[in-house]
Amino acid sequence: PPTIRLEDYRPSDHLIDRVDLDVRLAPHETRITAVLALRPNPAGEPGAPLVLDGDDVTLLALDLDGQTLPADAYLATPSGLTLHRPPTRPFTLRIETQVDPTANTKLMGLYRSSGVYCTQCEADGFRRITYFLDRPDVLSVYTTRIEAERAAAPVLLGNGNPVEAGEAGEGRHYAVWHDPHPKPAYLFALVGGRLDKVATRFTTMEGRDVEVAVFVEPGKAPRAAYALDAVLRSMRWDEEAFGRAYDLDVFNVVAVSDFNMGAMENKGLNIFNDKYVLASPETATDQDYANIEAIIAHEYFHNWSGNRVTCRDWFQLCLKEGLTVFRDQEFSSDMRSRAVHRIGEVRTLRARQFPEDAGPLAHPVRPRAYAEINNFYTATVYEKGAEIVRMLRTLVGEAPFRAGMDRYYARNDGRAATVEDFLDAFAAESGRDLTAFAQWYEWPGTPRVDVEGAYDAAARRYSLTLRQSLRGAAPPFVIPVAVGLVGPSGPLAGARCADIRDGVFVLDAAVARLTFTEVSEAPVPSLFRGFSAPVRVEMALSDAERLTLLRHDTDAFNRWQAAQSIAMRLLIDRGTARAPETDDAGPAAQAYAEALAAFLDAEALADPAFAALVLGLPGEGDVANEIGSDIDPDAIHRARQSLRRHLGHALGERLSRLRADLAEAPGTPFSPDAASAGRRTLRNAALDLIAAADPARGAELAAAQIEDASNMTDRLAALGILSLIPGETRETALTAFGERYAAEPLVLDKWFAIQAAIPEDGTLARIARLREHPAFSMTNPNRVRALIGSFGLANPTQFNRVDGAGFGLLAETVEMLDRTNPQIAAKLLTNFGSWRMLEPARSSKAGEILARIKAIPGLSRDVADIVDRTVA
Ligand code: DPP
Ligand code: ZN
Repeated sequence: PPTIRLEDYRPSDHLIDRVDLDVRLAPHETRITAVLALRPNPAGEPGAPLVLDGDDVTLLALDLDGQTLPADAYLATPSGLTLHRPPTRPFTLRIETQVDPTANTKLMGLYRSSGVYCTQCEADGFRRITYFLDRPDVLSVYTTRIEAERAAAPVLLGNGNPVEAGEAGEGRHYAVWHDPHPKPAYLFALVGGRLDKVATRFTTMEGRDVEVAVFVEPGKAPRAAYALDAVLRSMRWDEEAFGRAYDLDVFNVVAVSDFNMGAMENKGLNIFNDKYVLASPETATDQDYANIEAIIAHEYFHNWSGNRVTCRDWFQLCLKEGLTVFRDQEFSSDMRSRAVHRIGEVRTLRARQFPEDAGPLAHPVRPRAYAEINNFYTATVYEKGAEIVRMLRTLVGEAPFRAGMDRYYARNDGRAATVEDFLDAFAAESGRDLTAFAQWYEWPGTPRVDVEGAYDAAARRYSLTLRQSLRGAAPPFVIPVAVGLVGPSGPLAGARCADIRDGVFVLDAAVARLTFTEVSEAPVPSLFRGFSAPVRVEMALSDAERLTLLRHDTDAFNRWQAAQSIAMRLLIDRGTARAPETDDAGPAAQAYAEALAAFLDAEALADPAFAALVLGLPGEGDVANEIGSDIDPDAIHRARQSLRRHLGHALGERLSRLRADLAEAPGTPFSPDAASAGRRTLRNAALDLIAAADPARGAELAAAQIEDASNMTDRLAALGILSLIPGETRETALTAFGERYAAEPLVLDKWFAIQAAIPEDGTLARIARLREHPAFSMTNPNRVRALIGSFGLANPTQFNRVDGAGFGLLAETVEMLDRTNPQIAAKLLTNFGSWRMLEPARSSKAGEILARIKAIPGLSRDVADIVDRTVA
């Protein structure tokens, strides 16, 4: 596929100031009339042809300033419309096109989801509706008239504010929406369908009265209450935290069941994957509630970071996505436990972004080239992009950061901006030169920081030497290192270091040495507190030193990290391809278990959510990423099982006591708040270890919990635990669960996912059966992600089977799906991203299968791009 490069960016030769759309919805023959007010762009090339983008559209009629154009004046194909000699003054183009929303299985452009008409235009779906300058630096004011059969689509929604509605004859009706804020085409949206509505009002800090509504499938309104409340909390938070108020009279959220992404921030009309809207205690887990809160907030926050200030081009995607992830993370941290949330963010970053950055799909946070932009909605752009914003705040300080954000919005409101515009605002407010910091946007790969410490007791001096390194020839990064010293019985209060300000040392050279004075006893350094930079830290601390951090560090993140590091070392020692297979715990594992026991006794009930994190072992994928080469997923699996068993035995009755202490009094109404959720998490973590040590007892307890649970969190956690224990009890419970929730697709997704992740040889056959389940559908992205995506993501032993059958299942699905929904097919294919890390037998199987995919004729650009980069 052709490559698009950042260095080739040129402003558009034409601008479109106003767009008047008339959309007549019909299942197969939807007609769109677009009236575009065009003019030459003073910054473009004078007299250039007008080249409008198109994708699978049929041109019905075209005129310019009311005149039909002669056939030799233009060229129209399904993929574009060119006017060879457009006027060099402002002019109006009237374009009539026709599209088939029912046949649109790509779910880009205008399509139908369970009968509801909806749109998805980011990144380039608007060109599947009409011919347009479909690029984010062309901003227009839109007025949209939507017409449909009233019975089929009583609800008609557009961007902006509703201005008019009425009858259109023959059972049809219409609504007109006007959006006063200029926007790029990727933020366009419309919806038409039978939907129920829940609504409330919000008064902004500027005194604007806003109607806030959530639209869902008929009958699902009670499940929209949590999402609606999350919108209100997001609105208030953005006012308080960033001074940003909402800017229209209505804010609508619509949940649809077929959606490629999580959700979309269309101006005034956010369209959501229903998975991130619908929740009830009976159908949603605590994690679902947290995700809904975060994604509702994320899309709402885009109203400023993305919509009011948009991106000049798609290379700047992180400008809106990294920043908005940072903002939603801050929101969730304020709504919940900041420390617990931070640990969750880092776990995701390490599980998703670190491997991406270490593999063939690595790319800078601001890529310099792409073949298919849909493939760059990645963990790197989103999660690492958010870490860059967080580092920026750490570097410039809280108040200059906030002032910098205000400046960024003020300078760029209504504009399409760049990463440089963003950094300039903070440089101006803080007086800091951010040139070297900007490197974070430009280089792929995770920097590594090696640290050595030395204590001079006589001089009461402690020194730390930090060395940074990155693959390739990158110059030194600017790395904020939040650091402190911990002594055997607590923080070393007297210790001083002149290079540390507000707890942060800025590492901006390849090597630096920090000297602490007045250090009264041999300390343990607490490095990168709160994970102050997205780096790999290497320091040879003993387990005893790490346990000092677990006991005494003031930084919760590093307390957790200390326990993780000990567990990781134990898992790596046993999980490398050539490690002897043993169930013998050894003294290190015993010491680790004893420390966890003491920790639980002292703190479990005070902060159960944090305790559950400390108790949790690194995942099999985390261990593989840490080992980095010659991976044998079976060895890692065995090692982790054996350590779980050991912990279960060593913690023994303490786990049962915890379960009893944390149990809700019968009849307590369900609450999704963080504290209640934390108690459930720890209680289920205890059950998991009980089951690891004693599967028969675990199965019995899990089966009972599935029966008795008053909410989906407990029921699903028990089913997950039971799914790892082969036998009749498991099969009976799985069958019963499938029957109980037969009419609940989002719950069945969880059931598909649990079964796809079972680490047993029989799982492939199980998946083959589930593909035939009446609720499974290859055209619904949530179903595909639940069954096939979970297999690739959460079942390392079976996906990486040495016979290649796991790779084969993924490949087969990718090939099939590529014909209907290339975007989802390409995403599935990214599961092969770490194939070169595998031991030779497995990696050669993966290589063969990738070569087979690459050779398939007629691959989509999406899949071709991923496979090319994966094997390159
Ligand atoms: N809808 C996606 C998101 O909000 C892309 N903008 O991240
Ligand atoms: Zn986003």
